[in-house]
Amino acid sequence: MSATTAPSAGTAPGGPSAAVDTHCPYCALQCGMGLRPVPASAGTGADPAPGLEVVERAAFDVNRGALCGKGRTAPALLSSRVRLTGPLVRRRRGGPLEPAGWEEALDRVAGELAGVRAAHGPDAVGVFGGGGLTNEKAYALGKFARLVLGTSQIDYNGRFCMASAAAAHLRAFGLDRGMPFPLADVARTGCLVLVGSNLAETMPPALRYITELRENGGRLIVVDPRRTRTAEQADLHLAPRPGTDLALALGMLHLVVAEGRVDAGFVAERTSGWPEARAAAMAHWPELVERITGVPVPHLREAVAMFCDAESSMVLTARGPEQHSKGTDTVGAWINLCLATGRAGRPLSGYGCLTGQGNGQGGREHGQKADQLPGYRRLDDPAAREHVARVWGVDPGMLPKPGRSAYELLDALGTDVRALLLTGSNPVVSAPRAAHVEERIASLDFLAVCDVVLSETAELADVVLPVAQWAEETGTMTNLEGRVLLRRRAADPPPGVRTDLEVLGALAARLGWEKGFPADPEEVFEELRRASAGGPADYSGITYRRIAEEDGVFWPCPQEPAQNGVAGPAGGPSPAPHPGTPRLFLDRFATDDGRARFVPVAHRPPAEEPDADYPVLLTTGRVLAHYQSGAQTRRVAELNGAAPGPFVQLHPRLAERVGVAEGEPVAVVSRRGRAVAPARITPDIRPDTVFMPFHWPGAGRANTLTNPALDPASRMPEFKVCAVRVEAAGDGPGGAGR
Ligand SMILES: Nc1nc2c(c(=O)[nH]1)N[C@H]1C(S)=C(S)[C@@H](COP(=O)(O)OP(=O)(O)OC[C@H]3O[C@@H](n4cnc5c(=O)[nH]c(N)nc54)[C@H](O)[C@@H]3O)O[C@H]1N2
Ligand SMILES: Nc1nc2c(c(=O)[nH]1)N[C@H]1C(S)=C(S)[C@@H](COP(=O)(O)OP(=O)(O)OC[C@H]3O[C@@H](n4cnc5c(=O)[nH]c(N)nc54)[C@H](O)[C@@H]3O)O[C@H]1N2
Ligand code: SF4
Ligand SMILES: [Mo]
Repeated sequence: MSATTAPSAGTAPGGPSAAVDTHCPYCALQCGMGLRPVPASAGTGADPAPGLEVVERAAFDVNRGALCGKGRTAPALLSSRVRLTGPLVRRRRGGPLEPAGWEEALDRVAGELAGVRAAHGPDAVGVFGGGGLTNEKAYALGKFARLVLGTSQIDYNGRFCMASAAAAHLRAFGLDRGMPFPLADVARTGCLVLVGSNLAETMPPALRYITELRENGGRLIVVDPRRTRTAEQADLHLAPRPGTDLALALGMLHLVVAEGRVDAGFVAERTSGWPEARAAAMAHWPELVERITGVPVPHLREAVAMFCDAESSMVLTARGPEQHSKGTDTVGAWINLCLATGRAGRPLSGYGCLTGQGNGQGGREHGQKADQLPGYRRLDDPAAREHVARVWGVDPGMLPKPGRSAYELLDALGTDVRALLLTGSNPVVSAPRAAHVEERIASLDFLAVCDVVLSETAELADVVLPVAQWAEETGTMTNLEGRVLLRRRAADPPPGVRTDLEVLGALAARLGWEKGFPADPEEVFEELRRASAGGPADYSGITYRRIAEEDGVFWPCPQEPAQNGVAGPAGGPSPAPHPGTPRLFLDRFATDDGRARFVPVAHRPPAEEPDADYPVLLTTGRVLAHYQSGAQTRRVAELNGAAPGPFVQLHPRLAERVGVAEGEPVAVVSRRGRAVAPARITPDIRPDTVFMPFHWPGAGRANTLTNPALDPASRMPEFKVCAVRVEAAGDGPGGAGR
C-alpha cells in the first residue's frame, strides 16, 4: 500500500488544477481519492496517458488518503488504448465482432430481446448484473428487467460474494447491513476475530484499523487455512481445514458454555432461541472439533479466553467461511457465539461481514437480486410490491415473481433462458465450474454485454456495448459500513461511449418505455429514495447534497417529516433531518420482537470431501494486485508487472510428494476439469490444501475446478473448497512425461 500521490488541490471545481473528490472504482472500502486532469501527453511508464491523475484526499476518514496499488493506478484504464470505444456487433453466427454504430447495436439488442420474449415468453430473457454498479444502475437494471422485459430471471454476481452473510444476517438480526458499526469502531474493540478475511491484501488501507487496535491494547485472532499477510498480524492464528469453520465456531461456543462464560442476562433480555442453539453447540465437544478442523484444543481454549476476557469483542467474516455450501449456517454459528457472550447490539461489540465489491452493499439492496425490490424489500411481499408498483406507476400484478439465483441462472442459459443482457460481471472467469458456464453462455440465442473492456465474457457476445467508467459519471456507492457515498464524475467519457443508464434508457425506449429510465443519475436516485422509503434499507432521507456535505450518510436514513411537505410543530423550527444510522441494534434488533434470533446449526462436511482419487483440498481467493476476474487490472501494466499470472500455492511436503519444484508447472485436477499454473511453494499453507487465485482465464483458471454446490439458503456456490488431485505437469523430473 502506498499513497505516493500529489496533495489534493481541494474540492472546488473550476481552477485548472482543481481536483474532484471522488472514490475508487474497485472494492467495498471505497477509498476516497481526488482526481485531477493531466496534460494529454503526460503518460507514465508503460501505460498511456490517462487524462486524470490521482491526488490524495486525506479528509475522507475511511482511508485518510491511503490507497492500494489498484486504486492508485485506476486512471490508467481511462485511456483509449485498453478500453472499448465503440459498440461491437456480431453480424452472423460464428462471425467476428465488428465495429458498429450505436443505432445498429441498440436496435439489434432491443430487437433480439423482444424477439426471444415474443417467441418464448418473458422468462426466456435473463439479466445478470454486478455489485460494482452504482445504486442508481442497480436500481435501473432491476426496474428494466421487471417492467420492460417483464422477466423474473434477474440476478447478479453479489450472489457469489456476500450472499451467505446476508442470509445469516436476516435470519439472526432481521436486517442485512454488512457492518452494523463504522470501521473506526474496530480500532477500539477489545478483541477482533477476523474469519477468512485477508484484508491486508483485499483492503490494504483498512489494515490501519488493525494497527490502531493493537496500539490500543486490543487482541487479534485470524482464522485462515493460510498464514496470510493478515494472519501475520495476529496474536493467534487458527488454521482450520477449509470448509470446517462451522465446527470451529461451534467448538468455541461449546467451550463458552462449558467454562461458564455465557452472558445470561443478555441472552434473556435480547435474544430468542438459546436452548436449541446451546444444545446444538454441546454436541460439538472440543476434541471432536479438533478432529474436524485440525485446530488443537489448547488453541481453541486460548481463542475463547481472548474473546471473552476482553471487555468488548467483534467477529468479522469475509469470503473464507462464507463461500461454502453451508456458508449461511457457518456465519450463523459465529453470530451465535457473539450472542451467547453478549457481544452484539452493544458498543464496540458485534458481528459484521466485510462486503467485497465497490457497491456490494448497495448493489444488494435495490432490486437486481432475484427475490428483491428496492429498499431491500422482498418481491414476494404484497405490501412491498404495492409500494414499489406505485412508485413505478404500474399495477403490482405486473411485477414478476422471484427468479433464479446467479449460478442457477447461468446454468439455465441456452435451455429455458435463451437471451441474456449482462452488465458488470465477467462470469467466464469468475463463475464456479466455469468451463460449463462458458459453454452455457455460448449456447445462448443472443448475448448482449455492457462493459468497459472486452472481457472474456464480452468476447462471446453478439453485441458489446461500451460504457463509461467510474470517473466519467456520477453515482452513489454504499460502502462496507453501510455508508452511502457520492462518486463524482471528474472527466467526460470519450466519444463513442455511453453510460449504463443511457444504455438502459435507450433500450427501454425501443421496447416501448419512453419514460421511467432517465440518464441523469440524480434523477434516478430521487426515484430510488421514494422506492426505498419505509423499506429496510431506507435511503429516503439521503440526498446528493447531504452526502457531499457529510462525507457519506449511513442507512437507514428516513426522510425528515418536513421534506415530506408535513410541517414541523406549529411555529417551531422544522424537525432536524434524520442523522443516518452509523450503529445498528444498540436498542433493539430488527426482528418483530426486537430480539436477535439464535439459529441452531450443526456441522456438516463440504459437498466434496477428499478421497483416494482427489486427496487434496483446493481453496481459492485473491492477490493484492488484481481485482476479481482481472478484466480491469490485467490491463494495467503496473499491476500486471506485480502479479503477472496464476499460481498454485502449496506446502513443501505436498510439493515433494508431487515432485514439483518452485516455479514448475503443476496441474490441479477436480471432477470438473484441470488447471495448470506454476508452483509457489511455502510453509504458509496447510499441507492438505492448495490455494489458487481466480483472477485469470485460460489454462490457469481456478474456476475450471470449483464446485457449484449451492448453499440451500443463500444459493452461494462452494468457491472455497473442493477435492482435487495435484500432479506435476512439466517435462522435467516429476513431470507428466516421467
Ligand atoms: N486485491 C483484491 N482486493 C479485493 C478483491 C480482489 O479481487 N482483489 N475483491 C473484493 C471483493 S469482491 C471481495 S468479496 C473481497 C474478498 O476479500 P477476502 O475475503 O479477504 O478475500 P479472499 O482471498 O477471497 O479470501 C480470504 C481468505 O479466506 C481464506 N480461506 C479459504 N478457505 C477458507 C475456509 O474454509 N475458512 C476460512 N476461515 N478461510 C478460508 C483464504 O486463504 C483467504 O486468505 O475482496 C475485495 N477486495
Ligand atoms: N474461485 C473463486 N471465484 C470467485 C470468487 C472466489 O473467491 N473464488 N469470488 C467471487 C466474488 S466474491 C465475486 S464479487 C465475483 C466477481 O467476479 P465478476 O463478477 O466477474 O467481477 P469483475 O471482474 O469485477 O467483473 C466486472 C466486469 O464489469 C466491468 N465493469 C466495471 N465497471 C463497470 C460499469 O460501471 N458498468 C459495466 N457495465 N461494467 C463495468 C469490468 O470491466 C468487468 O468486466 O467473483 C466470484 N468468483
Ligand atoms: S482498498 Fe479498495 S477502495 Fe481502497 S484503493 Fe484499494 S481497491 Fe480501491
Ligand atoms: Mo466479492
